[in-house]
Amino acid sequence: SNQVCRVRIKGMTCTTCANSVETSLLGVQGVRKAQVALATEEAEIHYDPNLVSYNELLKAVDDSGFEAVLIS
Ligand code: 9UX
Repeated sequence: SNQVCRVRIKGMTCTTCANSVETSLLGVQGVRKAQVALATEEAEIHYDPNLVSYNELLKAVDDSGFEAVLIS
């Protein structure tokens, strides 16, 4: 199955930052697609919830050196 979520990401200052978060997310098992927008500080993540949890996505962002914030 497939799910889409949005995450706010704090601390990105350049395009390379955004690309680096994208690459981290795409390296997570179960992530199908990830687009990180520097201007809006938002990521749109397509993932299989059977393979990866929302919390693990947040952790992947944090592990890439930036701060993930849940968007309500
Ligand atoms: Mo360049 Mo973005 O060091 O941190 S990748 S500003």
